[in-house]
Amino acid sequence: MVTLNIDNKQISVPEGTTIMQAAKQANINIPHLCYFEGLKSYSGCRVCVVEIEGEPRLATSCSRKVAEGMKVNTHSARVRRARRTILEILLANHPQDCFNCERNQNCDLLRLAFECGVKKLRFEESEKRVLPIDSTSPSIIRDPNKCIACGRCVRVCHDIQTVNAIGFINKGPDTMVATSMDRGMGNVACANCGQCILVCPVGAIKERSAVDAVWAAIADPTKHVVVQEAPSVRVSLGEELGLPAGTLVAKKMYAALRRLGFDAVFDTNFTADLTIMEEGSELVERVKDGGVLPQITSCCPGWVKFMEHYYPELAPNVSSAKSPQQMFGAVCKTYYAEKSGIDPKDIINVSVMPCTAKKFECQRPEMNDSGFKDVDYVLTTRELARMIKEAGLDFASLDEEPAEDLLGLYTGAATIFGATGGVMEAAIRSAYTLITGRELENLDIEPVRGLEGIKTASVNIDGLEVKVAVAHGLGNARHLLDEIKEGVSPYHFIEIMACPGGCVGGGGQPIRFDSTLKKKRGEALYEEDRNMAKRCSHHNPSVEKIYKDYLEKPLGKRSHKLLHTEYTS
Ligand code: HC1
Ligand code: SF4
Repeated sequence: MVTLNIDNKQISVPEGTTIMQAAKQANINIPHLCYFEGLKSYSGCRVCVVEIEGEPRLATSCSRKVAEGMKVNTHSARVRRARRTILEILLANHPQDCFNCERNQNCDLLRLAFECGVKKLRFEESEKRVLPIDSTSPSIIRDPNKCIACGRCVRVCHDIQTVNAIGFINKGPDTMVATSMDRGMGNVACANCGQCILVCPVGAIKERSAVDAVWAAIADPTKHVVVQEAPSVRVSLGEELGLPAGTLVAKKMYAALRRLGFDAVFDTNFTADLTIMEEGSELVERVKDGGVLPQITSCCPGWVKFMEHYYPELAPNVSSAKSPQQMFGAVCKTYYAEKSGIDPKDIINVSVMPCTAKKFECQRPEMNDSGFKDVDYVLTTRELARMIKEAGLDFASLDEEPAEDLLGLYTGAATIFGATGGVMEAAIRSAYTLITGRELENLDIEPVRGLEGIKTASVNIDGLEVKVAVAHGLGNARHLLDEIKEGVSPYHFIEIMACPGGCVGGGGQPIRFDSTLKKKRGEALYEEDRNMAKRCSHHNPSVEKIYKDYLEKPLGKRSHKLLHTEYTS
């Protein structure tokens, strides 16, 4: 242990701790911009400087390690002056259009400028750069004029996702973030995961908004506007609307969607159950018939895009089942259209997702199996919250309402899709029954739960040891994928989600720099599952009905046409 003094407080911390971490333990928050918990330190912005007694130069607290007897002042006059100057320089080069910025009320630069006492724009007369906005991606818009070169996006893309879609170019004051050859996010190997949005301290990266298009659809009297919401949105939407993290708001959300003007309110969880029937049956078929193993889940479009760029030879391993979002789109414009007597050309299908890659997924050319664009618009959790605020709804006080049964009923298995390991757990629950004809006694598959980067389990199904693995975050996924490539993967079934934490950590979720959020959101999903009467996808009565009335059976002819797809390898 090392003992040091920070702001006249004696503190002992393990060797190797940074001054910033040590200060945090003493409940002192050192202002910072480029530092982000979980990413490597980069010491680029120098906002976190502190004064160390006996040293002529200020030190960056995010990178400087503690030393025995060190005496640190985190807010001396010199430190405060340096911080203010750094912020003034950043502001001098930053657009002052805060009123219409995505991150209005949630901007680190603005908050720090206020907290650090910036009173006026000292370098206001300096010329601002005017760079073209990158709108080449179907999911993400990047405005380099707002970028403060903190490098958080570059580090999350490089170190956590191992995608390297963006990086630094130029030097000194001209340093900026760009895609390779400046081709734009839509023309490089970007997975559309949106993790760069979640770490951006300002409004330089944001989702491509569908809010105006959805308002226009709702206002069009010739359109029947249908909405579905992803599993994890029900435990994160409340955060944007004044409720604690991890509050389950599914039924308030249905009510809000009706108040906004949607004509029919369904739930992606219904098709999550349907996905399990298809994907589970596919796994059973592959195991029995000696098909390509391990089978890998296909519901995460960020992972699918990553596979197409970096592991195309593994396309045969990926389940042919579409994601729940896309299955919903396909059955909505066929089965629901038929049942309700509405011409599918008049149906507008909106989904609410924790994910930016879903915007990319819905516009893939193969996602038109209903004869129309299966899903028309994708809103992120953040965008739905904005619409609710714009409509003036007092979300917390809304009375709870149910979704509509036909495409809205779900089981606990569907809800846990939103957390890493959830798809695997849901699949095991039903695969066991599909193979044995019996129900699994203990439905809680604990080894695949939690935030460990890679989780593994082995389930004995009538003498067959089914080996499974789960990875979240694309960097973690690489380990399992490389094993398959090398021919040493011991697994039958692998779940991969692009975002750390799974969909609860999706790039479309509320932006709050709180490392406990994913855990709280995930726990809320498992709690909903625990409290549900039906916890297995094969017990969903609306799933039974759609097979009886329309699809016939999992992997049947109609299921194949509407619910399965192929990948670009
Ligand atoms: Fe997900 Fe999925 S779990 S991919 O994370 O399979 O986005 O929540 O909707 O489609 O169901 C996302 C979440 C979501 C799909 C489902
Ligand atoms: Fe990288 Fe994901 Fe951002 Fe694309 S969306 S640049 S893959 S972090």
